[in-house]
Amino acid sequence: RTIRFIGAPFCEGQNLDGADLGPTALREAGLQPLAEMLGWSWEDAGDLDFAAALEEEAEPPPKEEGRFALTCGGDHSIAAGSICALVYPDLGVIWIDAHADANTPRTSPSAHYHGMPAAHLLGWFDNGIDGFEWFEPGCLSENRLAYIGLRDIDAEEGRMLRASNVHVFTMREVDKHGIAKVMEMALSAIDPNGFRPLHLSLDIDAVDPHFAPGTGTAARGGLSYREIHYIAEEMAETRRLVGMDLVEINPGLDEAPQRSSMHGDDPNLKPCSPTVQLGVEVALSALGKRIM
Ligand code: DIR
Ligand code: MN
Ligand code: MN
Ligand code: MN
Repeated sequence: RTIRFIGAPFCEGQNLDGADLGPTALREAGLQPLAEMLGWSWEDAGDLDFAAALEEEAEPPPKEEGRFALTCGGDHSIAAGSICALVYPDLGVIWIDAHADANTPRTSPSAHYHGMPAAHLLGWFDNGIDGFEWFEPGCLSENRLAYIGLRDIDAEEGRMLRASNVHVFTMREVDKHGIAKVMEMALSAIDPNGFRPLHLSLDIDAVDPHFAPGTGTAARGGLSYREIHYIAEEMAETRRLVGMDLVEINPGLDEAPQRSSMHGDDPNLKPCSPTVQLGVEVALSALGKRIM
């Protein structure tokens, strides 16, 4: 199978610089050779040119099909494009995040678009917005979206989520049931018969800041190192994963490289900061890497 790596160095959906360095950092850390070791063939689509896109007539993101589309941000804004671009009409989405990203321009306290892409995909915006002429509001239906890891939800977006058919598993559900049960519940909620193509939208701030310090809106009390890996491993295990977003890694905010002994002997993994390394490791788990 082929991975199509799409660099999406967009950081204008929030107010910090540095998330745009994500795609390059992941390439330099050696994601390509590491994925190839797992048997994948690799196609690098390069980086999307957002500056040029702003100058021109809004163009739809190219439709992705038949390959595993790995879109690396950048901030989470890009999930509106990456998910809209997946051609599967019955796509199920697992959204891993500290935040729900379900604000609308009307409810958002920050006016940051990276806190809105889920609401946009669900068709919750009152109006279309300029530059999104290609966008298909509602291309994701509520019952095909499940969140895991939430712990920082704005009041109004919380009300909208409760009134919706979206499946929400906050950190409290992870505490209560354990990650294995939560994954089982989330997958059967969005895909009761186990036949839908699946997409993993992974905001690295879902992971506890202890393991993922390099991100713009860190929130305490997050997923552990193994819990995020378990999620990725289970997604791979379904054999129906067709795409993944890996977003909000901000190398500019990250700590100094510190190589753990677990992967310290793999020459393909180049020295990199801890949140970049975590991103590489979790992507590999989603691509089928196993401990044994
Ligand atoms: C907040 C923060 N709910 C907002 N969202 C973040 O700006 O709408 N998403 N940080 O990742
Ligand atoms: Mn920027
Ligand atoms: Mn997010
Ligand atoms: Mn987030």
